[in-house]
Amino acid sequence: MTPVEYLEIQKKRVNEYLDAFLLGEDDAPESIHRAIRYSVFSGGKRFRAGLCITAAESFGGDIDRVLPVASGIELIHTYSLIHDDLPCMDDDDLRRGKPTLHKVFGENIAVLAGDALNALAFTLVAKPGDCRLIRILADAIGTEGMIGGQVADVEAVERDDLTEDDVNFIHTHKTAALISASLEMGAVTAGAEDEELVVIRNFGKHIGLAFQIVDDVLDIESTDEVLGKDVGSDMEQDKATYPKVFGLDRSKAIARDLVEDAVGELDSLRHETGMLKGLAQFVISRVY
Ligand code: GRG
Repeated sequence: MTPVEYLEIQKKRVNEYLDAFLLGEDDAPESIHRAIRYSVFSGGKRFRAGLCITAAESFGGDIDRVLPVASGIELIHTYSLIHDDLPCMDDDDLRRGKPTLHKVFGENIAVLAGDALNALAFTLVAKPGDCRLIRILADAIGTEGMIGGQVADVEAVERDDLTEDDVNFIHTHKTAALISASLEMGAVTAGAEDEELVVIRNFGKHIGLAFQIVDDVLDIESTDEVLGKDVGSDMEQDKATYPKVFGLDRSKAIARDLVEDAVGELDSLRHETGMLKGLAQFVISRVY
């Protein structure tokens, strides 16, 4: 099975789980539940959920135990996209091929939908009853993780003295932290040992950084139709990206090297890691 086919299967599982978990569009207050469903079911690769499930499967875990966790991670990711698109952030009009949430439901409901998704995610991540999962996720999305990266990102706009360390900080915090946590949480649900978690975490940090570098490259080389979002917005806003600091070719080479290192790290594990390696390759081969 190819990584893309595998992701499609996990996506279906996660969507079914979330459909059953989330309140319906007619549940009060209707506006927030409509907004939540609009964003959660607007598409998306479910890459982070796929990584979480794959990590669990690699360590012999149970799908029923990991599925709420993987689904919760996608709620966090959706919340971050909603807030990232807001006028006070990137002010984007298009996400996953549809108008952004604030364009359809207004800014107030979009802020609240993001906040609600953040809370709902923890309800799901708590389901296996292992408090390590809560801590890993909270650390990954707080000021030492995703939010910290987003703050540095916002503050780096229009800076012309950006260094390699600056852009590395932004990308590892804004994007790689959640990707790494997704893998680690999947492995935790499957009872992986501490040394194995270190390997998985590092693998996640490397592919997570590569994922954001490729995202930067696609923002230059792809189209609105293929990506389903406003291509070129990084350049328009003069944001801190790898191509801005390293140029396009070097950025692509760095992403390839990161994935190669990540794949090599998995060789120290005594488990089946074929699909994890496949998903790592997907990071650099993806066109969307
Ligand atoms: C609390 C105001 C406030 C903000 C929250 C917005 C935010 C903090 C953090 C932003 C983090 C962010 C949006 C990072 C970008 C990560 C990224 C590459 C997103 C695209 O991910 P894909 O390609 O998207 O997996 P799909 O649509 O496939 O799910």
